[in-house]
Amino acid sequence: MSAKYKKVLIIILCVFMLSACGKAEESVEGKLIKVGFSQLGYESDWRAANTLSMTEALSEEHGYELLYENAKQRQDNQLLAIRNFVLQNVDIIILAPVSETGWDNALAEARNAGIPVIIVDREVDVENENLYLCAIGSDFFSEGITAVNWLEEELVKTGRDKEEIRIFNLKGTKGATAEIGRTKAIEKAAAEHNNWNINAEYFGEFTEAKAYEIVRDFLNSGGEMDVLYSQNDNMTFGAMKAFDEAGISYGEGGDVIIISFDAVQRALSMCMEGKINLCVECSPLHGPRVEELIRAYLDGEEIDKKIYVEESFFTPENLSEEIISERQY
Ligand code: GZL
Repeated sequence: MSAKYKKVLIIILCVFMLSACGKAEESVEGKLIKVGFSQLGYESDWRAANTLSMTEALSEEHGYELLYENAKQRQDNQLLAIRNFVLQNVDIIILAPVSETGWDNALAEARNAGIPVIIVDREVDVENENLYLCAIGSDFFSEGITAVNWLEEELVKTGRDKEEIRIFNLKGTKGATAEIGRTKAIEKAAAEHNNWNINAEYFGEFTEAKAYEIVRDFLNSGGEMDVLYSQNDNMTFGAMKAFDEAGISYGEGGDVIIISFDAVQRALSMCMEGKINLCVECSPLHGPRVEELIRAYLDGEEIDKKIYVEESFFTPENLSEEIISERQY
């Protein structure tokens, strides 16, 4: 084969390889990577920390042009955001989905445009998992199991393991992976303990205001509970306000055991004071993790479909001012 013919062949091969790469590679050569991030809302301290983590990681100094849209907890706003990102020809879309279903068409549009989608925090339930590159977040069912295992031990420790235990399941946004997983865990545990009774289940939307109204109305109607299983700290803060107004004590030695998810600093301080019995950690700090996934994708590395982050839990016994002050959210 002549040298000239070899040279032509090499050039053709290079052109073929470049065109076979995803959109993002084309954008790597000296340009900012254009990222569209659809954040679901502003509903909680956790969400504010998640937004900060994501926008700090996907900043211009890190090599990104970030298009950020906040959906105010409405899926239709997120669907519009995805379509807008496709029209703007972004290199990658990051989606923090408000709930699990209803994404197939919008994700198919992104895929047809050659734009990879990374799902962050909650998950999507779609016909074809190839509609997104990967999902990174928490194992919410596992968080719930941590909580019910602690409750089982706590009731034995306090000699209440044979008593009837009335559980109020204060749920987050309906159909959100966090709500589904945490609810599944408490419902499984209640089925396994014949003296555990979930006597109330309400959707508090992960907000303080909604939770306050729900718990206030429940108490005013004569409702009682032994355990508040609150699926995020902001709903716990709302419930505490209702308990205070009703003269109901809570926390260590109180009328109501409080289990709360997220472990934001405000909740950890209350836990250290004994007002919350258990804080189950749910990390919002996905920015650096997502940035790492984008780099891995650009480098053509193999990426797992589902990535769950390691998380822990806190009680008054294992907390200190120092631990709380060192927390990033
Ligand atoms: C959990 C996240 C939940 C938090 C809430 O990863 O989706 O949404 O638990 C937040 O605080 O509103």
